[in-house]
Amino acid sequence: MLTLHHCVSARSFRPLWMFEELGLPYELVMHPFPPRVHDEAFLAINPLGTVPALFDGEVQMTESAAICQYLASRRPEARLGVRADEPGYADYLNFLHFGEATLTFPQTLVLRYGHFEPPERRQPQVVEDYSRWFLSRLRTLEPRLAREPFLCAGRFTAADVSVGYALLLASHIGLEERFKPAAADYWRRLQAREAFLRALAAQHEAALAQGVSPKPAMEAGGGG
Ligand SMILES: N[C@@H](CCC(=O)N[C@@H](CS)C(=O)NCC(=O)O)C(=O)O
Repeated sequence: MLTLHHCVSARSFRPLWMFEELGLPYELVMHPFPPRVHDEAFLAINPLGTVPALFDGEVQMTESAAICQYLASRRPEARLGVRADEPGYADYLNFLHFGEATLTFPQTLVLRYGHFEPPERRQPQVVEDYSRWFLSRLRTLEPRLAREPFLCAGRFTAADVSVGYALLLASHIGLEERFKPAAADYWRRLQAREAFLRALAAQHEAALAQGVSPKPAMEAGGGG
């Protein structure tokens, strides 16, 4: 059984979305954000204190983009991965990692210094600088997304889940209004996917059932 430790709309949304795209059975364990602050026992589950934490038998993983790649390989027939002998392979790896390293990292600074730090430690300049960092890197996708419905290989892949999560996070922190047209259309296409909607519903229901707030931490406020 696949077990995913998850906080509402955190990076662990990537594996959750992949489960739904692939139709894999899974167990979702919800935590309030940030888990290391609310539950010291979480450090025994993941010494990093972060989500996602994925368990699959003996397998333990903590990097959301790597987990997407791993899950895609569990059901190769679904073609959410790109094989090394397919033409889109290099793009696939590139965008899988671009979603986390280039598009999510700057947003964590926006979140920290715009939402999570106490008011006296907030840094509006950091928030604006790293918002622009994120938006300027997102803009590099415009020509590709104006040409193609998805990032690579002529189909929806785990790379779209990786980048799509960065767009979900951006929508939670007020950056969506600053998307350029092709990125805005792409984001609309991703949100219309049934698996994306099922993943949103699954985290909502699991949060309520497990006594965790169903609101994303960046909208509800909070520390960490
Ligand atoms: N590179 C990791 C980052 C994991 C990460 O930082 N997760 C955040 C949630 S989006 C977290 O758990 N933060 C809580 C904390 O830092 O205490 C990934 O892609 O999964």
